[in-house]
Amino acid sequence: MNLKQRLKNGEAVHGCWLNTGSPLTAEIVGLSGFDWVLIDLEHGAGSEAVLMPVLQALEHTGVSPIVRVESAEGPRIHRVLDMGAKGVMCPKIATPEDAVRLAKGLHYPPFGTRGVAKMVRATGFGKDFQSYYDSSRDNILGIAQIETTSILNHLDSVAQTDGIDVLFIGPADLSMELGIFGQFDHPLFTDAMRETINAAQKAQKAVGILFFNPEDYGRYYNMGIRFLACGSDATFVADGARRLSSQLNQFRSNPGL
Ligand code: 3PY
Ligand code: MG
Repeated sequence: MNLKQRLKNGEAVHGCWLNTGSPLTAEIVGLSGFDWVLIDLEHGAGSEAVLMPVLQALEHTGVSPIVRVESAEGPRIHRVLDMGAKGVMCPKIATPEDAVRLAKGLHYPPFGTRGVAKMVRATGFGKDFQSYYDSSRDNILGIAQIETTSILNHLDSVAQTDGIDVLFIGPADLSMELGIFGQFDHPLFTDAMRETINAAQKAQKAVGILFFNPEDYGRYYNMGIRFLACGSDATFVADGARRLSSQLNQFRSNPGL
């Protein structure tokens, strides 16, 4: 069952960020049991040029590749879908019109504005064009980031936008805009989360969030968040390397431990 259907069924789906732009790291993470990965072209080190090899590396792992583009401009969205992304996340959705632009960019006419090219990786280079076209409305996941204060006044409108499947809270940007950077227990932040979840639930849409401490899983799950991202390839490497080197340093100061 695809990610979109699993979310519709209310299942929790687990992902993480890929922000190193490395096909090899993507492959390692893809084989480790996550349901989806987010290839980050907003803040990540990779560019559209390395997206193709990253997607190729992920192909045999079974994980669903989602790409975060820099903005809801059509060309950004079409290119990553043509390369084979199964969903698109757009940062800093600030107005209801931004959400509509994102949703339309994800889909072919008559619903949307996506340009049609048969000879692209997403369609098996033309071989699977018809089935890709027929199923794309059921398969492609549209994810609007809730991380500006202006969008907090339009949550119902974003949630009700056809083609937006997930309202994804960006904790860093949202807390920064609220003037409480990093304070995820602050009432301003928890109120914004609750309002996002309420709007999404009314429209039968999912909510997502990124966190770095797996101990926070229960808190977010119990609030109703089901599109759960924990950590990134960069933090996995950094955490493992720092833990190991600090153990080695302890042994150096006391080799007989
Ligand atoms: C943020 O925290 O601002 C993000 O965009 C990632 O979740
Ligand atoms: Mg952000």
